[in-house]
Amino acid sequence: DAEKQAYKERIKVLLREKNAVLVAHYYTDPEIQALAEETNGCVADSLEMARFGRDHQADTLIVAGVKFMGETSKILSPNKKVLMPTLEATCSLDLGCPVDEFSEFCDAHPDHTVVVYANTSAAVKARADWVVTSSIALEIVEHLDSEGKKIIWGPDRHLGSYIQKQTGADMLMWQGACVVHDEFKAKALANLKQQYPDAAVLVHPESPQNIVEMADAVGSTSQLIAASQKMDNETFIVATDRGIFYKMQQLAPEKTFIEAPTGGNGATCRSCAHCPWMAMNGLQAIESALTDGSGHEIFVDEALRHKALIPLDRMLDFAQ
Ligand code: CIZ
Ligand code: SF4
Repeated sequence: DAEKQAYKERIKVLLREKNAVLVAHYYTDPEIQALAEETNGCVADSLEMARFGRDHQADTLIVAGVKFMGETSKILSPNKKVLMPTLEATCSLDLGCPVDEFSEFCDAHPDHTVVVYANTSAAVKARADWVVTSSIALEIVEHLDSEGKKIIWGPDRHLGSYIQKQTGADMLMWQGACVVHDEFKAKALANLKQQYPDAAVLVHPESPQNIVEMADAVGSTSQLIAASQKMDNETFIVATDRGIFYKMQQLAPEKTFIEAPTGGNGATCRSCAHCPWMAMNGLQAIESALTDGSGHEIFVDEALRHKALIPLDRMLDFAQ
């Protein structure tokens, strides 16, 4: 509508004035992803967002996502101003992995290599040997396992179990979960599959094991998007945040995408699988970050930044 259009126009002007670029996650609302594309920013997973921000010539990054993504961008781009639409947007995995308790867990197993998911605070990353995102976690754990390393994995227990099963690695798990993916229900998914027998099921491995077991393809956001393009099926049932439908539909407009059910009653829930924190990234919040940076800027303590950069760079070098 007119109000939204006005916000978009103001944001475009502000981005140019401040030499800023909008970096958005696949789980943000469709209008935010569309705006990032229209303004030559990027729409990506957390690994690609961090890389894009690091390599871009902008002075300011507007990171539309959740706090750990802003922190990761700042760690990789210390000389850029990193703004977020809201600093309130967090993640249940980050919240469920406080650094003091996690460090104690690590200290109790000093012979283990500490591998943490990107969905953690800068302080937790600083305690880790490796940072991984879901698009590269499997390869990195495989590599560590082949060197005979024992692993501490945190914080997502479902992703950890999935990787453990795939690789057979020796892994001690932190017991975190994503509030979005943890809600997918196997019985309702089985019913939906009966209704759409030709549909392929795409699952993000932050989902519970019984959902992963029903998948035709398991992978990170970017891997699921690639699968939805590559596979011949006309219909897909998708178990991840519904924000991803924007990109899937854009790249395969002739295909049909259906949300995996989060309710136990067999009905598909049209708005359940959406991260409440990702949803905080609205147009108004972006405009306010660009007009009044205060209260929107990400800072990471310099000593902490240096420590967190080591396991992050390890991942980025491995991903080359
Ligand atoms: O669930 C998330 O927050 C994901 C998938 C992050 C990422 O790595 O893009
Ligand atoms: Fe965290 Fe889950 Fe939201 Fe991703 S979707 S930011 S893992 S709560």
